Amino acid sequence: MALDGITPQELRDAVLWHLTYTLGKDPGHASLYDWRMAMSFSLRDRIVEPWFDSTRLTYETGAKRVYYLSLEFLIGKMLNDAATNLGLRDVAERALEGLGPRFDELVADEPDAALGNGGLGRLAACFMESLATLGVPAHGYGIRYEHGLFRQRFEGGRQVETPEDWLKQKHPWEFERPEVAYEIGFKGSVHGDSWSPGESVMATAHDMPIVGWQGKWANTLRLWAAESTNLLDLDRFNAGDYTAAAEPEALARTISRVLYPDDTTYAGKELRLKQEYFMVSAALQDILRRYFVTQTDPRQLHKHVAIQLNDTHPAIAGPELIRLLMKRGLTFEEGAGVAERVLNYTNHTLLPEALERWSTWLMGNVLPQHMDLIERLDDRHRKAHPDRPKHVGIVQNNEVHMGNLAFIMANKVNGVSALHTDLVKETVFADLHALHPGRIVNQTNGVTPRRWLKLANPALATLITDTIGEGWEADLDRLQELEPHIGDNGFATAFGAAKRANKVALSNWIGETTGIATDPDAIFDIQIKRIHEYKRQLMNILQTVALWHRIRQDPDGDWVPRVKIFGGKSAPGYAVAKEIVHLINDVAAVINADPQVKGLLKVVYPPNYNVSMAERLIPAADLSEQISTAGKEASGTGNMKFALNGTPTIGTLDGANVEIRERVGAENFFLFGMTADEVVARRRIPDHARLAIEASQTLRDVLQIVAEGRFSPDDPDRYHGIVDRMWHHDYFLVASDFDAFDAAQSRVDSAWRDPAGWQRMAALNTARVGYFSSDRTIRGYMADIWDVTPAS
Ligand code: GPU
Repeated sequence: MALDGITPQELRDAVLWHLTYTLGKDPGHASLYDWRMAMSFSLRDRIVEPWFDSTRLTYETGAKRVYYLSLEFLIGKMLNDAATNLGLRDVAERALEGLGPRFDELVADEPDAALGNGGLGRLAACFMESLATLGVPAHGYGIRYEHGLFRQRFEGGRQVETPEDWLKQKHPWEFERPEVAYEIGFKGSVHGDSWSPGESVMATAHDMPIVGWQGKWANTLRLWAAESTNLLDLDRFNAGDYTAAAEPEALARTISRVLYPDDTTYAGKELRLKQEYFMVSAALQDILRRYFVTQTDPRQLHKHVAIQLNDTHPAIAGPELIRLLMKRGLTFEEGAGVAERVLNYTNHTLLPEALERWSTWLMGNVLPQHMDLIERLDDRHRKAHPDRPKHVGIVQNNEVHMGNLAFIMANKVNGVSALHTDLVKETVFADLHALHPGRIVNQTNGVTPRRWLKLANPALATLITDTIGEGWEADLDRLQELEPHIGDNGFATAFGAAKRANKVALSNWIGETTGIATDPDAIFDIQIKRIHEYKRQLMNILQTVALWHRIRQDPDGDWVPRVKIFGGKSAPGYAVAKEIVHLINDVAAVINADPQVKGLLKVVYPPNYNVSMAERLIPAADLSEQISTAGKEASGTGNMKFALNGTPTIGTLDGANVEIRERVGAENFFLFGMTADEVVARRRIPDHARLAIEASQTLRDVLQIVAEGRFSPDDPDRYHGIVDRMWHHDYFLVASDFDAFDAAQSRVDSAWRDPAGWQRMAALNTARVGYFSSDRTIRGYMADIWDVTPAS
C-alpha cells in the first residue's frame, strides 16, 4: 500500500479546495492560519488511506497489538513531520508558489503540541513514529491536556510561567470521536467485589493519526478528554441557579485541563492520581472493547495484546485490568494471571523523588476498590514468596509503592540504557530482581532519525543521501557507509558547509530573538534539557565564569571563541532550579556586556525551550553538554540527537553516554568526571565539597566572584544560597567534578584549533550512531518484551 504520488498542482488544488470549503475563505482574504489549516488538512487527507489500510490489515491478520500508555506525549509540531514522512515537503513548497505564504511560514505558525515535560514524553513521541515506520499495529493512549507544558519567559532574569494554549486554535491533526466515550468512576464505596463510585466523568476520544516513514503505515494516538456525565445539574438549573448548575461540567473538565509540569519529581496531588486513573481506565476499557470484537476468551488476552506502561504513571493499570476482567466473569486470581502476562513496565529514573507513592488513605478514598485489589495483590505475592524480605511489599508504611506494584504486575520490566538497567537491578529493584530473575531487561533508548535528522537538518540529510544513497532514514546503521568518505575533500567541504550554514541560521535567529550577536565561527556549546540539579547546569555556568575570569586576566591571549547556549525550563515549584535559571541569565548579562571580553565569549539563554527550538539548535551545535552526575541520568536522548547531527559530546559516564562513547570511539568523545561507583564512594567522605573547593584555585575564585555579587550588583546576596550549598550540601558533586570538567573543556579548545581533525570527529559521530535510532529500540521491545512481529 505504497503512497501514490501527488503533483504540486494536485496538492495546490487540494489546498485551495480546503481553503474554500473547509475554512470558508477565498485566497485573497486567507490568513496564515487559514493557509496552514488548508495545507494541514490536505496532507492529513493523504494519511487517511494508509491509516484505514493499516487498521483493516490488522483485523484481517489478527495480529497482536501493542498499546503504549503514557501520561505524556511530547509531539511538537506535526505539519512538517507529516510532510517529511509522506515525502511531500518539496511538493508542498512548490504547491504554494505564488499563492501566498511559504511552506516554512506555515510550519512556523503551528503551535507545538507540548503534552509532555521532557525526555520521557519525547521518547513516547519517537516511539509512536517508529512503531508506524515499522508497521507495528499499535495505539498510543494519553490525555488531551487543554494546556500543555507552560510557556517560559524571563523577567529580570527570573523564570515566569504563563499557560500554554495550543488548543486556542483548531488542532487540524485530531479527529474528535464523540461516540467513543467511557465512564470513569472515582470515590464512593465497595461492597464485596462491587464498587459504587461517588463521582464519575466521561472520557472522550480524540484521535491523531501517526504516519510512518514513506506513508506506508499509520497508527492512532488516542488522547482522552474529560467531560461531565451530565452537563448541567438540572435541579439547580430548574431552581434558577444557572451558574451553579454548570459546576459538574467545570469540575469534570479539570481532569484533562493541565499537564503537571514536574519532570522526574512526583507531586503527590489527588488530581494527578485522578488523571492517571482516568487515562488508564479509558484505555483499558477501549482495549478490551476492541479485543472482544473478534475474541471471546479473556484468558487469551496475552496472545493478542501487549501493554507498555511508560514509567509508573499508568501503573494503576494492574488493578484496573483485574477489575475489568472480574466484571467479565474472571476470578481475582484469573484476572491477576492475565494482567501479569499482558503488562510491561519501563523504569525511567532512579531518583527517589520521582518514585510515585500514594498514601493508602488517598488511594482508598479516590479508588477504594483498587486499594482492596492492591492489598490482595500484595498478599498474593507474599504467599508466592514466603521467604521474601518484608521490604518488597507494594504497601509499606501506609503508602502504595507504584514502582513495586508495576514490577509485580509486569511480564517484563526494562531500564532505558545499559548502565541504568544494571543500576535498576542493583538498587531500587534489587530484592524484586532476586525474586524474579530474568524479568528485568534493557532497552537502550533511541530517537527517530526522521524528525531529528531528515526534518531538522536538511543540509546534512541531503549530503548523506548524496553520499550513500537513499534508504538510510529507515535503516540508520547504513550511516556507517559514510565513514570511508569522511576523508574525501568533497565530503569534508560539504559537511563543513552544512554545519556552517546551520550555525549562521542559528546565529541570525539568536540575534532576532535575543538581540545578542554571536560569531558563527565560535564553538557553539549547547546544553538543552530540563533544569535540574543532577543535570548540573550549575557546573556549566560556573565553568563559564571561570573562562570569563581567565579572559579578563589575559584579554590579548589566544582564546578560542565560544558561544555558551542554554535552554530549558525549571519546574515552577523547584526553587533551586529557578535560582540556577536566574544565575545563568545574570551571568549572561554581565559577560555579554563586558568590553574586555571582545566578543570571545557569549552566553545565550533563549526562553521557552521546546521541541521546535531543539530542532533549530541541535543541527547547529559543535559541542553537546551531557554532564549529569554519574548514575543519575537514566539514559538521555538529547545526547543521541546531537551525536547524530555531527556534534561531539563532552560528558560523564552516565546513562546512554556510555554506549555513545563506545560506538563513536573514545577519541571522539570528551570524557570527564567520576564514575557511578566513584560518586557513591565520594559521597561517603564527609566534607567532600569543601575538600574539592579547597583543592581548586579556579573553583574558589569562581565561587568568590559569585558570592561577591558580581553578577547581581543590585542584590549582592542573591547567590549566597547557591554558594553556601556548594560548600556544604553538594549532593550532585559539582565541586568534585569541576576541575575535571574544566580540563575537558580545555581539551575541547585544543581539538578545535585543528579544524580538519575536529570535523573528522564530528562526522564520525554521525557515521557511528545509527544504533540510536528508535527503530532499533522498538525492534528490541518487539523481540524481548511484546513478542510481536510487524503486520505489513
Ligand atoms: N525522564 Br521518571 C523524564 O523525562 N521524566 C520523568 O518523569 C522521568 C524520566 C527521562 C530521564 O530523565 C532520561 O534520562 C531518559 O532519557 C528519558 O526519561 C527517557 O527514558
